Amino acid sequence: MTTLFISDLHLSADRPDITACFLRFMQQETQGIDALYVLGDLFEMWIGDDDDSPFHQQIKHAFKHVTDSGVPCYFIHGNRDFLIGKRFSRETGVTLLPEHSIVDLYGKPTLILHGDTLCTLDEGYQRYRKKVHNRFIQWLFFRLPLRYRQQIGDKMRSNSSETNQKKSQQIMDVTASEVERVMAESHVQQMIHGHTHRPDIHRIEVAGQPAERIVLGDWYDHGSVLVYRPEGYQLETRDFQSDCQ
Ligand code: OKV
Ligand code: MN
Repeated sequence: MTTLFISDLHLSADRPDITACFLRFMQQETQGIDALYVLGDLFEMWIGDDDDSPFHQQIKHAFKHVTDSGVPCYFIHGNRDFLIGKRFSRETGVTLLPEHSIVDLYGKPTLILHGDTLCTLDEGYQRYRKKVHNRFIQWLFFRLPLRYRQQIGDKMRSNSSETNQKKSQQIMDVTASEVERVMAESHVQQMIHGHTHRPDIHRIEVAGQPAERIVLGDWYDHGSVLVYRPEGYQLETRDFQSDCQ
């Protein structure tokens, strides 16, 4: 009995090392597991399900193979791939979950989310998020041809890396009071998220009760997986293999 969690792979055609590690993970580690959860930022960018490059086809195939074999796969949007939609879900067999979801992990109710909504001190990001999540703004964006959406995405990403270099580490991390608030509101004592790229297990207190916040790692220089079993869980890494580049 095993459930796997991953996030923040930031897959792109420019990083064949990450892609190879991910494809190997999908082939070798998902057989017979209870479920795979992807908690956002699977892709470095996503400008619409109609972007059907060979790279995207390869990734979608990997999910289709796993879901066809009977392993349920679930996805929560990240701040990069929040436009993943119904067509992706249909093509892969992956179930899209709401941004804050509660799952039962072998009897333990657990709040799962990407984590960007917890970074409430980053007011600039939260303002930007409201705009790009707006239904009407998304409708307008989707009316643009793919190549314009691509250009906008590239431009926004180069602007954002400049902005982020100026932000403090504290602003970029989750807000402790927000973590406590959403956990208390959901009546859970366990939370799993990614986004911050600071893999860790935090023992905290929520409404006077001991609680845990598990933070998943990114895949920038190695793979990162939360292996969750009824008897316990651990954060693990996976090496990029040089022969797979
Ligand atoms: C993803 C981030 C780029 C952060 C644009 C409306 C608008 C959606 C979009 C375009 C960009 C996602 C979809 C991308 C995440 C960035 C830069 C910073 C901090 C519009 C709806 F406004 F143009 F109408 N986008 N892409 N960033 O390239 O994948 O998360 S993206
Ligand atoms: Mn993120």
